[in-house]
Amino acid sequence: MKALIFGITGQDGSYLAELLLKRAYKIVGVTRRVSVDTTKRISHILPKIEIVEGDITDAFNVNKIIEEHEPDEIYNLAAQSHVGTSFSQPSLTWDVTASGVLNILEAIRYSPRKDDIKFYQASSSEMFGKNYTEVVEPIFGKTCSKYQDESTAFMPQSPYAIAKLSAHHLVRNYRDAYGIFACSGILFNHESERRGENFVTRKITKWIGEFAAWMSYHNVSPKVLVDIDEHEVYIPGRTHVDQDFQFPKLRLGNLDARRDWGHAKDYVEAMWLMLKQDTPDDYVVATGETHSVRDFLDCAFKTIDIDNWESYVVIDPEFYRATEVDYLLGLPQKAKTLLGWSPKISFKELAENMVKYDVKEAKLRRPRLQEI
Ligand code: NAP
Ligand code: F7E
Repeated sequence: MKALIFGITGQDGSYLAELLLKRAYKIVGVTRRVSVDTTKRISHILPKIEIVEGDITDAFNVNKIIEEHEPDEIYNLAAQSHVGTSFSQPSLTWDVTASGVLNILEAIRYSPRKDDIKFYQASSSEMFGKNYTEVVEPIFGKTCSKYQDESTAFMPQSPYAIAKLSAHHLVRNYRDAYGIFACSGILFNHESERRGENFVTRKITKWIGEFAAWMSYHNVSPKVLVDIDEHEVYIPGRTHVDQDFQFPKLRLGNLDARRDWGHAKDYVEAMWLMLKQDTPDDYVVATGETHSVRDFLDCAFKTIDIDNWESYVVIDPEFYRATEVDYLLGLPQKAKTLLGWSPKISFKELAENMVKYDVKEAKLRRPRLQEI
């Protein structure tokens, strides 16, 4: 089997490539020409995959890649995937996240191999936006009465979500109109040690990593630190203030938003399973649990034995969104029943693993003073 992956350098692309290699696939990954190397997440598997240069917004290029490489499966994970950025760069977001998908679908539609190609599109829980389904009695043994599943109506709240929803409808339409085997996975938030550093979970765990390494470098515990002002903490008794004795606090936006957070490693398996079915369909992929950003902070800071994370966090309106998605909780009942899929990594494990990884990495970069 040969798989073509758009977005192979991203978080999901790297995990998917690992999964497909284990299943003996040949992999062709599309990377953009950029001035710096973006293959860090796949450097360990680079010798085993073929890399081609391309950009999903270039229809001719997309068409040529699909024609030349004759894939059995195409996974489209490429996107401008940051919701906040989509408010400042809506046009770019549209070109990549919506039009780019049309370019792939058109290439498949006119390919002589149309009926031999299976296509996966990365749809998103952001498409639900403000909407959820509400029931009086909690269902599926969960305590939730508000959730999103395949029958919940979409109400997107950002240029990103609107672009994803257009792509989602294009996939459905090309499936119905031209018989293309095309599936959309409506994936809820999934994170990992490879998550982009400006998404909230990784931003938190990266900060904790640097903070833990800083404390360890100076051989101090949180108990001795004092607030100098709302922006920084300080090691008292040290006079060279400009010499690394103060540490900037973590600046975040809305802490009350709730998300259904899983681990990316579990989620790429659902993508693969969708293309293994006899008929194409769309599936919600989620854990069935919702947690606030505050819950994530609780869990992540506890990993380094800090209970009062509030002392280290500053609310910065810069990180508020023009329109916010307040509540996401996905019910993956269809994926469980038809794909036999369920998540294995819990919310607590996810947060702890991410913190442990970032602490370890930061300490390697900044060993203790006495060890230098
Ligand atoms: P990510 O880490 O941001 O990766 C995005 C990938 O898209 C990168 O490889 C990026 O390449 C590539 N890309 C961006 N613009 C491109 C262009 N014009 N042409 C070709 N490639 C381009 O995203 P992710 O978290 O792995 O998510 C994968 C997909 O799932 C995305 O479509 C995202 O919107 C969607 N999704 C993600 C989540 C989640 O929670 N992670 C949930 C639902 C849906 P560079 O490395 O060169 O930037
Ligand atoms: O924000 C709040 C923010 O940027 C989560 C993408 O993968 O998942 C992701 O989109 C929440 C939001 O992810 C900060 O306002 C507070 O309510 O980590 P995020 P997202 O917007 O949910 C979906 C499913 C995708 O499809 C997307 O591609 O956290 N928040 N303070 C913050 N968010 C960020 N980024 N930075 C903050 O400082």
